[in-house]
Amino acid sequence: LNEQIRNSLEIHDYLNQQKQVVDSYLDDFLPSASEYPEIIHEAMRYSLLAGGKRLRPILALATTDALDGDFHRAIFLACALEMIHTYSLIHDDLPAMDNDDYRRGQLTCHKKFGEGIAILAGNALLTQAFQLLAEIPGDESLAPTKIRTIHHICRAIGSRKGVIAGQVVDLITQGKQFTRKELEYIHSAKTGALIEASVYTAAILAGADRDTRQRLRNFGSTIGLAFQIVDDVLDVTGSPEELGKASGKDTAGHKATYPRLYGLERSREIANELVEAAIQELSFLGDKSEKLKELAQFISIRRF
Ligand code: GRG
Repeated sequence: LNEQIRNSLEIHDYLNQQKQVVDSYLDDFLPSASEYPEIIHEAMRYSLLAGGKRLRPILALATTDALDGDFHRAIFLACALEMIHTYSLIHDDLPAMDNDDYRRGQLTCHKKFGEGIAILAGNALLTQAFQLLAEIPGDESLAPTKIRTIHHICRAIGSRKGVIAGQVVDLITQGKQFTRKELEYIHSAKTGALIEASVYTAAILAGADRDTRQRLRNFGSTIGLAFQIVDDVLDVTGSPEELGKASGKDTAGHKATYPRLYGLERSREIANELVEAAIQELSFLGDKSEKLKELAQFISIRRF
């Protein structure tokens, strides 16, 4: 048990320290709140700098580290991923979607700024993300790598097995019966795809070979699915204080979740099994996989 506590402290320390790095670059990359038209920049900064675990950018940076990639390039990718993620949260919280009042421990973007500005702040974060990707520093020879990176992110968030696809199936299955296959599809697409892309695109940018990219991709998709299963579990067992958002929403909204189909205990087991399997994928990296392993473990033990 002592070792478990020590591991958990180490993981949380690492996350906090990396979060500070990511946050300082996000602050730099965003237009300042005093830039005209102020309201949109205030709204973008409000949602992006509110907190959040920064898991996606931290995964991208840990992957870069494991492959001896260039931090100064990877940080552009890392911040773009967090902007895309925050955009998805702002739109997910809108009345037309999940209709939530709280996110990251504060009022949701539309509650604070109104629906029109919240929609635009989401759109602006998405747009800014692609601008950052285009601005990844490097000479002409990096251009094909940048295009591959951008291409993969587009695929990961689009309407064919990407985040939008997952959100659509999530929306249309609400209140309906669903199969195990549909449930896995929703979770892998809605949440898994961007987490997978965080690892995979970092590997592309670091110039990893095909085999390495494929293994990391499997790792990413597996922890991505586990992450959403744990999210489902926490929606049942967590408190609004811990989560920074309302809990019990999935049950109330008759959503397709793992606990609904498998029960809480089995859902936890499935998530743990996935994390274990994902860690196995990393053995080819040897000692270099340490931080990625810790991040995978964090997914099983997290309470927020
Ligand atoms: C194309 C990216 C994109 C979005 C458009 C609105 C929408 C379609 C999709 C919503 C997807 C969504 C909100 C999935 C849930 C993902 C999830 C588990 C969010 C919580 O992530 P955490 O726990 O949050 O990492 P923090 O606040 O820590 O960053």
